[in-house]
Amino acid sequence: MIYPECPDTFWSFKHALKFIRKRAGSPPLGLLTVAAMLPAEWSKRLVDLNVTRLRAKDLAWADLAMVSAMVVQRESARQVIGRCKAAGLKVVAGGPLFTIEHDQFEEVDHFVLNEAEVTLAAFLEDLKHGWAKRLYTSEERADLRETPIPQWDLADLRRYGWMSIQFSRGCPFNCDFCNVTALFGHKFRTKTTGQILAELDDIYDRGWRAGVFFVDDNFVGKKEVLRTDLLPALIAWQKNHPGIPFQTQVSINLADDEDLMRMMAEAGFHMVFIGVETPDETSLVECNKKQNQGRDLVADVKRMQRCGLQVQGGFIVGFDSDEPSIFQRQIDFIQKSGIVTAMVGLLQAFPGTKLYERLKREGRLLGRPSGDNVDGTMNLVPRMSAERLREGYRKILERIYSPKNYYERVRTFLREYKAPKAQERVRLESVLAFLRSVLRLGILEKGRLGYWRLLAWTRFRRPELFPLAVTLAISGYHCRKVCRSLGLE
Ligand code: B12
Repeated sequence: MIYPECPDTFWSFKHALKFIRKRAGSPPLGLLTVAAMLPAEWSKRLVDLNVTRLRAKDLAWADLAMVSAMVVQRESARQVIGRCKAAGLKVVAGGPLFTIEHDQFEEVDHFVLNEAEVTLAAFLEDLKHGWAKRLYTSEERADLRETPIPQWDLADLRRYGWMSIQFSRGCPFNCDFCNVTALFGHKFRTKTTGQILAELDDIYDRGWRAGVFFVDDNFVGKKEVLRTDLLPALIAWQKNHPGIPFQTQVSINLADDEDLMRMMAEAGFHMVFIGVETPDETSLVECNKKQNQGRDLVADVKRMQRCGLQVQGGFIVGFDSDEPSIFQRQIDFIQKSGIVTAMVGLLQAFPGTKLYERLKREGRLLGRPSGDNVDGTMNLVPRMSAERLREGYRKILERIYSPKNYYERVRTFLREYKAPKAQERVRLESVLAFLRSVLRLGILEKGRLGYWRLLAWTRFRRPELFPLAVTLAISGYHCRKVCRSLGLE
């Protein structure tokens, strides 16, 4: 089971993970889930190229290679497939990259696309009889109550920064650029609370004592299930399992529900990622982001922070309605909201989305997306001139990640933030990460004064948030490094 290499992007966290001597964010949950669905008598090995190499002896050992990838891993996936074929292996491919562009991979023997819970059994049955087809696909949505516990024993957990688990798939909203709903639909499906507790227990019993990311498309897609079932169970679980903070992805309407926010914080959630996209109302209408329209988005973010939920935000520029003033407006919004981790991307159109179809009709598509909307590339002809857009985009990144603005934003956030209930224990590893940050950010880097100011401010004003301030300082360093490597700073 092979997971190709992810490039060095904002979301790779590569430069930040080095501080805690980890190689990658999390193990590939898709492959580990598929592994648990394979016949018990099969011998399996996971080769995640983000933490290890693919050795000739791995290829010699195997009969079959199963590859999973996102679009952003396209090039590495191609190389992996080439090597497997050269070693005489049959290659089976699945996951988001192949689900949307399998026609680009001629060497693959079998595609098992969409959700493996639906498509894998037929492939395995045919394989057993020696008549497996090239393509297995289905529009049917999986019932997650049938999803097995991922086979974590295949991964060397010590090499990762956090663990991933998934409670639900599907999102009720209909944003026109969204690849998630194109892949997993709007129907909100969940595992049972029993399944989630079993997964958490399994991770905990393997000695895991750090963060867990609920990788749901929209964790609050059905609030009642959370309120009456999952969150009370997680609150109880946290009491006996300290040191496991949770994070997840939600829509902004969570800010309307103070009780639910408090319950989430109580259950150990300390961070949520939200697609904020843009402060421009016309652009929100253009992309059909209904849930963000007609709101005071800064006030929403602050309400969440005050409940103990740090907000990470996704932002987009390049909508047709964007005026040249959008760049400064995005900068002002991000600084004011205290969204420290702000992932600003240029609009990209993924096959299968409404945006892609519209641009195709208008003759404005320029090939396939790179899959990483924060690498400065676009696969569409924007309304604003491409040069102006790229220049404006560069300006946003330059400003929000300049040490001065970044450290100031961290302070804006810490002023508001209620210290979370569940926190990772301070270990030797954290102390060493702090010392490394002193060297890199406090002595060697240009913006070192901002680093010391932040630490001093936090020490006196919010001492309980000191470890978080250090973590955020390290994240900022990662973002600056990525900007620099893309030539965007
Ligand atoms: C967690 C997550 C991440 C994590 C970690 C990912 C990791 N380690 O692999 C982080 C935060 C690092 C991340 C980063 C990014 N991500 Co991401 N991420 C997700 C998320 C939310 C969940 C993935 C997951 O674990 N799902 C749970 C598992 C069980 O599902 P699954 O992997 O899809 O697997 C199922 C099927 O696909 C299939 N399957 C999968 N693999 C295989 C293999 C075989 C052989 C078979 C038979 C079946 C099969 O069976 C599984 C069970 O049904 C998804 C959204 C989503 N709902 O999937 C986006 C998603 C995968 N990410 C996406 C993107 C774009 C990115 C970024 C490029 C964003 C950015 N702009 O920087 C970065 C890239 C990072 C990098 N370093 O380059 C896109 C990918 C789109 C695409 N078509 O490729 C998604 C779909 C979200 C979106 N906006 O559309 N991501």
